[in-house]
Amino acid sequence: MGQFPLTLSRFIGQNQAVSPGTAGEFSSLLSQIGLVGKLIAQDLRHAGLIDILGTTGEINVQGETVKKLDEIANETFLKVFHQSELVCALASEEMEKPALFPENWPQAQYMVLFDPLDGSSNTDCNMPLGTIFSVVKSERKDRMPTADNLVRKGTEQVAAGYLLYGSSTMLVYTVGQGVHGFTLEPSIGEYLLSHEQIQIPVRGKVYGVNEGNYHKWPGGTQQYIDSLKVKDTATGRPYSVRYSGCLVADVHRILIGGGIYLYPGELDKPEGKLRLLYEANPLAWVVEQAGGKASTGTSRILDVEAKQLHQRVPLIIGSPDDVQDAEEFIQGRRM
Ligand code: AFP
Repeated sequence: MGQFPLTLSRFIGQNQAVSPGTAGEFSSLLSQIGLVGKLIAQDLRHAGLIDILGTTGEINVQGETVKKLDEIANETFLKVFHQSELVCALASEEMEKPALFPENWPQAQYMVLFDPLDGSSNTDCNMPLGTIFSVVKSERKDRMPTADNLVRKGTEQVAAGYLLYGSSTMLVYTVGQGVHGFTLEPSIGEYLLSHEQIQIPVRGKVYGVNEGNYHKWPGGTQQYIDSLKVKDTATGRPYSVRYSGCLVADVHRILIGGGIYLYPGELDKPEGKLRLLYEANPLAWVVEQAGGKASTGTSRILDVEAKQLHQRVPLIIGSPDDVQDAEEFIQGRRM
């Protein structure tokens, strides 16, 4: 008899022996993130109808205020985790300052940083969206963390991952023992293990970058992208471009099939566009755990010193050989 795929909670439970004492906590934490994903996915299914269902454009058929979907996604996170006894602080792309829950302290030791709706302009055209999360643990057991205590280096993450709202909804995460992907089976409302121990190919044939910014890039970045277009059958070039405008979807494609995603630094904006704490760090850890690399172009993302909650960082992420090539061009070691 064939076996039914493992559910998220059973999978975490079975791996309890690997991380004794933490599996119960991670199981609750990840199942809450899974719940957030189900609620956001449910809202996104109505995304194209919000204007139609909202009688004035501001009030929907249930008499509720129609808000932008990224605000709705942010509120969903806040509501689910405020009730949680595991989380004492939340920080998000949508909030200037973190939300602190001293009422959950001291039993709640975890803090979650997240981008509630990544690629939100894709809501207008029925394209993929994502949610990115990073979990850190409070440093001290005797004092409720302050806002500054959320600003931590990527190597301090204890769990990280993303939800992808595509043709199906997926939850992909790591707790430092590889990367696993679960697909939501909507008929039973369960995440089922669909991608165990994901391994990124050492090299790919796809690159994802907003090439409209080409003339804003330093020479090394331009030369690297040019090199991907040169015909060279030995290396599989030219590469194909795949860019959706949703970081989660673009990185997920590369995690599964190999290649490279770049949001590089620009001449007038060397820090790039993406945020370190709730975009680059969690995706960097996921990709590293799958055997890939994540770099600023000059250093490992997870080693970047975290100074501010909404700090930006250039991101070059994907198959190890592709990221290494990009680093060599950016650092001027290759032309
Ligand atoms: P939002 O999360 O604000 O929608 O931004 C999307 C994003 O951060 C990331 O998902 C994309 O990869 C990137 O921006 C796209 O940016 P460009 O439009 O500049 O290419």
